[in-house]
Amino acid sequence: MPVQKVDKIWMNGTLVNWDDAKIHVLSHVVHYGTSWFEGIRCYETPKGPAVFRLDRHIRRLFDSVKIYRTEIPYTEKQITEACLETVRANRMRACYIRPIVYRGYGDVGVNPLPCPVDVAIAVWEWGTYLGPEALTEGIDVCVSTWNRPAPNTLPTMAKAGGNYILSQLMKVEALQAGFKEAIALDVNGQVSEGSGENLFAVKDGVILTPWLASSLLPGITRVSVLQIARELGYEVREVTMPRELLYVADELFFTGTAAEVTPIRSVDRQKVGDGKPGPLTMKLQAAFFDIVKNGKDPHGWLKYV
Ligand code: PPE
Repeated sequence: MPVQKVDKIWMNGTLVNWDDAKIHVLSHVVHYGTSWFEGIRCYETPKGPAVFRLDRHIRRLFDSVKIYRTEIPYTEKQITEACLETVRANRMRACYIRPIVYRGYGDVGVNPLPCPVDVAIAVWEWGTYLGPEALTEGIDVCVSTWNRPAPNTLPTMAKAGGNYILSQLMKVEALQAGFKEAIALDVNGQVSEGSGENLFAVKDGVILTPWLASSLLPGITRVSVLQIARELGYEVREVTMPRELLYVADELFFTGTAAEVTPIRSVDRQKVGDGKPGPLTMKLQAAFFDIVKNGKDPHGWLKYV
């Protein structure tokens, strides 16, 4: 789906016209993937547009950058306010918000330190991430032949631009083989995550998800769904997840800002359960949408624009 232009993009403190939000081709980020970003959703609720867990996303952005010993030349409060300002400036109701911190133009070579740390925030309308029927019908996925990064290689707790070159290998392989998405294993062969989603399994009524040390991004939807599930009274465990659990699970689903709560109906052409979205998956999806779309927000997760 080609991106739909809106009016303004926030760049280093000012709102510029969409068509003027440009960088130089010798910017460090273009050559070495030197960026850190967030993906945040703003939902239209009965009380107006509201951003889901904005504080958590901005904290993760600062954490991502910190892992790379870099400093954002703004405070968390300033970036938070800039996100809201960009939504307002474009008069968006529901949208996706993409703050990105990147090493810009000024020097050449791997050493990033002499290059400026630039910040931009864009917003656009983004519908369902994995296809129009994904949320209701579920999707077909495969296990990727690509592994997630080994420990002490690319830090997966950082949402860094460069990490997504691996996500692209996974995604293209899956699409070309006729699947919507791929699940990657970590370097030990344990289940990690999708190209842009965290993974959950349901087995015998227990909700399982790979733990943080399986080379995954600590998803904000993941941690929210874990909390919602616990509050609904389910047993929830973060585990080292063997690959074969994927083939015997009663239910599987992905979580992510873009993917929301997406049921998985088959893995490697084998049905998950009876091949339809699972009841617990749909219960958690409904509970999630009740918060973000109906504005029923007991945790204070919504920030009104
Ligand atoms: N793992 C990865 C690798 C990932 O990129 C995401 C988000 C998640 C897990 C889920 O994290 P969270 O959004 O905090 O629940 N992927 C973002 C980017 C998607 C894209 O194509 O760009 C997203 O969902 O916004």
